[in-house]
Amino acid sequence: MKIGKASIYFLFFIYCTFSATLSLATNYYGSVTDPSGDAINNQFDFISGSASISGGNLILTTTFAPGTFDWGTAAITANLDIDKNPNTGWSGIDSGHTDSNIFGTDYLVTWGGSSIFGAYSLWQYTGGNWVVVDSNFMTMHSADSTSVILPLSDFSSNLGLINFDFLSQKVLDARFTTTILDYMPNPGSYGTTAPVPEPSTFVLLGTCLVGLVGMILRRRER
Ligand SMILES: [Ca+2]
Ligand SMILES: [Ca+2]
Repeated sequence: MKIGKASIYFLFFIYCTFSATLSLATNYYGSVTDPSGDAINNQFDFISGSASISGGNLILTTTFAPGTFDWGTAAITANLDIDKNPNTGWSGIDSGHTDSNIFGTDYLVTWGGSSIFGAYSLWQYTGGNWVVVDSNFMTMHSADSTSVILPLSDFSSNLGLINFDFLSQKVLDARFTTTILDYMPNPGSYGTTAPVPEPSTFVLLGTCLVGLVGMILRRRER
């Protein structure tokens, strides 16, 4: 049986596409922004943030308008809707169920520098209750930003495409914080992650396509 040139090119093209798809990375990234100057009392005023799923970790980062962040009294919360389903998890993004029509909080992370508040915790909303999943993870902070690094093994399912947002509060004493000082993004919206292809995917696809063009040109010259 003789296979035509068109069939060979087609098969090679399918092989290229299939290989590139297989090697697509499992990294995901999303970012959010928020206006400066919109936080209550000009405290803990978010301006940007991100969620990155990479290297076996979920890394959440928030940046504040200069001079509005204080690590020692910060109580930062990140809400995670890991199945992008408002009908699962806690309904909404705060105790008043704000955004319950678009966001179901499956996990939330609280962190900050106050030892009296004991703010480091990853919580899962399961069976109608909040349960602490992890309280021994890494945090980082600078003058105007803070990050938290959570191992993906903390989560009940693989993280990929997720929705997220951030809330800021100030610790008042061992039991109380202020009301929410700033939301990022503002209610009615949220951040979402998207796949980030690894450079190797592009290299593979490029090599394949160059090979395909080379095959076609060589055949034409004959
Ligand atoms: Ca803000
Ligand atoms: Ca959900």
